[in-house]
Amino acid sequence: MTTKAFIFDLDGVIVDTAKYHFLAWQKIANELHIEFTHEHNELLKGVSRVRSLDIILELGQVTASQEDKDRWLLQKNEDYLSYVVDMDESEILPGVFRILQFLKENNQPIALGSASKNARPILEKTGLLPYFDAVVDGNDVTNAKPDPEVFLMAAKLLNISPENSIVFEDSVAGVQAANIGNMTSIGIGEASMLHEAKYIFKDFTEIDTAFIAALIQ
Ligand code: B16
Ligand code: MG
Repeated sequence: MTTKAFIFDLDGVIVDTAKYHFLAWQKIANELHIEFTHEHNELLKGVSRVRSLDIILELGQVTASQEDKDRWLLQKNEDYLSYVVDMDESEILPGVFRILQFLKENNQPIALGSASKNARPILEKTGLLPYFDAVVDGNDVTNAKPDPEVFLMAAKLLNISPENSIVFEDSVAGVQAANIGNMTSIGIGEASMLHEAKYIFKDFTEIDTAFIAALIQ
């Protein structure tokens, strides 16, 4: 058995916070009379908060001052935090816990690689923080996915080479980041969206431990 680095994205992989991001952005979009659908929301997955706002403004062809943008960014995050404040372990996505436990039992190092600046409190609230040997989030990196910085930093903290690192991602930008970083990408979600991933599963209930065992053989 070898040692591999298992790097998990947060939003959309471990917990379904994408729905909370959507609600908070939708509120801003509504105020600005910008149409913002679930399809539009796909464009924001794995993307930083600042870039997400720019994408929404581009959708509505709205130009705004930095002051306005800062106000909306603050408003969006406060709104988002009001949704996540009550999160607990019941919001861990199906099948995730079983895989984390299997990795722990097999002494495989685990890291978080998320664009979110709210990642740590969410891991704490869901009781998952003790499973992670390293946490790299939006506070630690300067380059957003598809730049591989977040995953490369996570692998480095785990002392494992990129080639021996495996990334679970639900966003196109995140899958691309893993591929650019020479890591094994596992897409979690729709195959039509995530076709660049080496392996694709609809969710973690589709991943059996034999598949993970084969990765660490
Ligand atoms: P925050 P991930 C990403 O997290 C989300 O997918 C993305 O929708 C969000 O805009 C971004 O985090 C920033 O989040 O506003 O909390 O800093 O998927 O990389 O775990
Ligand atoms: Mg994600």
